[in-house]
Amino acid sequence: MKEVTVTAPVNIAVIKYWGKRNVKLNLPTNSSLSVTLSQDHMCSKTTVSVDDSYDTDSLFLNDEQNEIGGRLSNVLAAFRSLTEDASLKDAKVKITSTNNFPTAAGLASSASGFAALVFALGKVFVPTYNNSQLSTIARQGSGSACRSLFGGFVAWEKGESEDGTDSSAVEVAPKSHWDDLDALICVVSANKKAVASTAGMQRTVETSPYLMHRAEQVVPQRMADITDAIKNKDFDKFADITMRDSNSFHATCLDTHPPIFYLTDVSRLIIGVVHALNEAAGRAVAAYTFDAGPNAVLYVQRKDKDLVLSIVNDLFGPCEGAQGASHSTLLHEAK
Ligand code: 2P0
Repeated sequence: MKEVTVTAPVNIAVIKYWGKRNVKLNLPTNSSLSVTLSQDHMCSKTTVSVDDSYDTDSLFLNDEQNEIGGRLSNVLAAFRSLTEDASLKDAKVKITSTNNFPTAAGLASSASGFAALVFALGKVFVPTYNNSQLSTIARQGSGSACRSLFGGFVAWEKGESEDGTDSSAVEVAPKSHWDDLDALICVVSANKKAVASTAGMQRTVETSPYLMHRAEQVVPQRMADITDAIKNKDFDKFADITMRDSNSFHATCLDTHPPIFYLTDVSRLIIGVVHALNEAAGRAVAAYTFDAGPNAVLYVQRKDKDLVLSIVNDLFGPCEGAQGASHSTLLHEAK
């Protein structure tokens, strides 16, 4: 029997991935860039085992047995075709994975989940593969997962090829480069999102005229500019681009037909508070970003963390939300 257990972190994009140019290979319409969070509070833990006694592949997600769907089958097929160990070509695997945070609530659970899975399968099937090579397989499980193969600041280059071999993750800067940048996760709702990312982005690709403008005219310059901001540890510039890109992504959701609404009134209140705070300070104190859900991630410099934490807690302390969801509870701070 072979058994490997790994953990993988969540990443939160500051330049958002939204839209696929090739659905089967999970090739994106635009490049994206993210910050990998510390695994202390949010991570996926996955065990992969291979044993002669298994007669079928099996998957246990958060202690419940799940079907092995198309994407997971594709990932398994990729490893079986890549392995040089003949005994593994037909071997069956058992996968057990848990998240220590809400699954499918717009908190990047598929990113850490597929990253952990691919990292573990890689150790069993292709131990010589490096993380960039593994990222092209993780991408096929879930696009954003490819960025969780690295720590620090990570770009997913969209690539130009038809087969996706150049659509992989690269480290822009290690965590140590900008160590006093923190992320505060504000959980507006831990419910499952109303529109799953894959279905949502395909609806956007099919119906939003704004998406291609964003992909071709807006994102390339932002990728270059935010890379500069990270290299120079320029928080004002980092914050400005991060907030603009979150809003641009949610604008494409609104431009989708029928529209997709991920933000709620509470999300919009957080946006207003951050802009008011930054304006009063005459500099960027915090930067918000929202994924495919209402939850805010606030990037702050450590010197401002306590101030921002106290403002968020004062304004949005634990209370019941309009939809009965946990409302604006600050889940934790993570880096
Ligand atoms: C991102 N999101 O860059 C963007 C921002 C959500 C908003 O990547 O279809 O779960 O599995 O490739 O990676 C969420 O989409 O989508 C996502 P699939 P994924 O983080």
